[in-house]
Amino acid sequence: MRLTGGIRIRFPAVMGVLNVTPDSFSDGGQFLDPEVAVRRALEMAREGAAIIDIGGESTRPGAREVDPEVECARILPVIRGLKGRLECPISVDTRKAVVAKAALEAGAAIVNDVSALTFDPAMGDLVAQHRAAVVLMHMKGTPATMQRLARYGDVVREVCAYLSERARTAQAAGIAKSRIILDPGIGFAKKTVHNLILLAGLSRLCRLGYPVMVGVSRKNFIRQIAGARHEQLLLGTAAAVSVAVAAGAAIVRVHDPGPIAAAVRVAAAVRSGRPPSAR
Ligand code: HH2
Repeated sequence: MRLTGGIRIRFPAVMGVLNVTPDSFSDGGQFLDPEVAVRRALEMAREGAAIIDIGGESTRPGAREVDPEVECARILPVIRGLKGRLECPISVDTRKAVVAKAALEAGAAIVNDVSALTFDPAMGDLVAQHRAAVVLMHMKGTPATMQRLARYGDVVREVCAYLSERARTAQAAGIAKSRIILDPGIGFAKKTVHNLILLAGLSRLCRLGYPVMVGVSRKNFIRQIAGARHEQLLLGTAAAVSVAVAAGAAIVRVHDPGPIAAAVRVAAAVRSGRPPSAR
């Protein structure tokens, strides 16, 4: 994928998660100090992350909305602190156009919008004007209400239909098709069974013709199946990521880029039938 400024991302790519929040479900409070956050971003890039996703608002189930000023105050010092030091692109995890605008002006190249441009009516135009890339994620309701809405007939069909419609709307707002990424929203208005069916049926989403991103890292369904200890979460995440890459996922969003990048390389080599050096 080509981003503005001639930046290229080769798929499958690892996106490293950097939550600059007090309350994110797995790394909340760890990176509130901008210096610590900058160091972690640089470390993730060294470990193999091809994108760093910076967020200032938790979207865990039940999370409350954060004021845009607070979100900006959390993420902007980190994005500015990375200027000239981070070679890979920055993505900003936000639903709010004012936050996305400030992040893009500070150097971000991708907007990761878990509301798929439905939360803030100004978001589509903003992304189009900045020629940024955008992640459109499936969810029902908001993080505060979503788990009550986890009811589906054919969950893969519903997610594909929703994301196709959101991609059409994004293109109608002027966002180039080549800069749109789709994400099934693992854990967002989904029970464990829905997450598993979506991962098993991920190739259907990949066939829509857009790069697909998947966020499974340390999520509750991994915890339920693999266990809550660090190595159980890590290996459970690696297993789910490998299945996603084998099904055609282009980007995996994870908290542990180093070990997960190794799993991604193996899964990609198996998928293509060729060792990485020959690809
Ligand atoms: N998951 C989380 C946050 N943002 N964005 C996309 N596109 N896809 C995801 O699956 C996704 C996401 C939740 O994980 P995390 O960032 O670790 O937690 P929190 O939202 O509590 O900060």
